[in-house]
Amino acid sequence: MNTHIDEAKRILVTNDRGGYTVPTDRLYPFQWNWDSAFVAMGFALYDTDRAYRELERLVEGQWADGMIPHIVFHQPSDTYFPGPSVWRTKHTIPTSGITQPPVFVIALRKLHEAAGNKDRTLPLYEAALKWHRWWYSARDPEGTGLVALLHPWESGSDNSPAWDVALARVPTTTDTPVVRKDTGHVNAEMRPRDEDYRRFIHLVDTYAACGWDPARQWEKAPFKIAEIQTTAILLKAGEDLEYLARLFGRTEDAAEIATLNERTRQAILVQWRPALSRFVSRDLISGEDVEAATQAGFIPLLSLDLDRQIADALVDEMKAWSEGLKVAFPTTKPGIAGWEPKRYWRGPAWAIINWLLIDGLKRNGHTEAAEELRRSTVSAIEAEGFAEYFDPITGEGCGGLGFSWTAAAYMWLM
Ligand code: 9YW
Repeated sequence: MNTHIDEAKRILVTNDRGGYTVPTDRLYPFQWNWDSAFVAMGFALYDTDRAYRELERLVEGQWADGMIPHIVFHQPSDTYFPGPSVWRTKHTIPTSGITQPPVFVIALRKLHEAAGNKDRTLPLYEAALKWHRWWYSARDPEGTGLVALLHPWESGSDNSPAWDVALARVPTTTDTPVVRKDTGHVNAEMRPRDEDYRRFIHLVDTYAACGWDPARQWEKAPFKIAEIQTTAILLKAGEDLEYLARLFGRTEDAAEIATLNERTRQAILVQWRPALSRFVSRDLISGEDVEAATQAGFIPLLSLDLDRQIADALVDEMKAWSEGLKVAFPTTKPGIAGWEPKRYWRGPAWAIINWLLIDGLKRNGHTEAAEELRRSTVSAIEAEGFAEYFDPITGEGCGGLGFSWTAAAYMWLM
């Protein structure tokens, strides 16, 4: 019997708030979008009913235009900033006004394969399709195939060095008092800086002033990145959505999704940079590549069947970054300016990022590298517990503890 699996299940019970799971107590007291998708995949392994509930509760937050917000504030809590009064959105259940990577349908397909409950899958499929269309209309209005983020929080990698250049252009002025709560729960040295938060809130104020209308936001956005990690996840979501569409005999949907998938596949390939051995995002305001060395450049492994030459170059580069680390895979290349092994998305290893990379490595035939990364993730968790993330040098578990998606990742990777 694996006691860690029992512990992982206990964490999901502790973090249950009535059919949805908070990422961790106090630090994140609401339902987060991609966290719930990972958690649903964990539940799908042993309790498909609860997995469906997780996704169904997330969809309660879906907007009329199709967006599924990054946070659904089902119940009030004063342990998190920014709460509903800062977001000022109009949805009946309060939500944030931005989104997060679309892992949702990836989870739904796995859940459907485990449970085969068409009655429950179908409404969630419809919700996923609406959200998929929203991504392409709201975040790729010019039809390039790459989707853009208007806020670093949408990437799920809040303070990644990938945003440094673009975020420096965003003013630090805000109409909203920035009253951080996170640093009351977790060591400030592990968290984004105050200046980052002022810019994050400046963006929230800007979009709230647009009435959260996608076209007005697109026009006014001072931060607009056609982002490679999110786009690669969207393509995997598109593949899984197309699979479900065919399964349910939705041939028109399937054809529409297949066209979007192909456009995105080609657009991602254009972002390959052989000199860097990575894919890159594009800053749509400056028109320049985002060259910062972060994990995002490897995520296309997840959704493309890459030429051997490209896949091998990615894997060699990943090995070079991981050389001598206690825990792989670092979210920023070790040693470069901006690398901070304990500070959130500026270096640490995250179990869910590893999960995506492991799936991508397997897809591209690099089973040994996948197995090495799997072992690294599992042993980090077994040594330190279900921490939010891990210092890749020391292996120390950092950030919030008893973390839901780390628990789900552990079960999935065992
Ligand atoms: C925030 C909950 C979320 C994750 C994000 C991560 C962090 C902080 O925590 O966001 O205030 O939204 O960056 O990916 O979904 O675990």
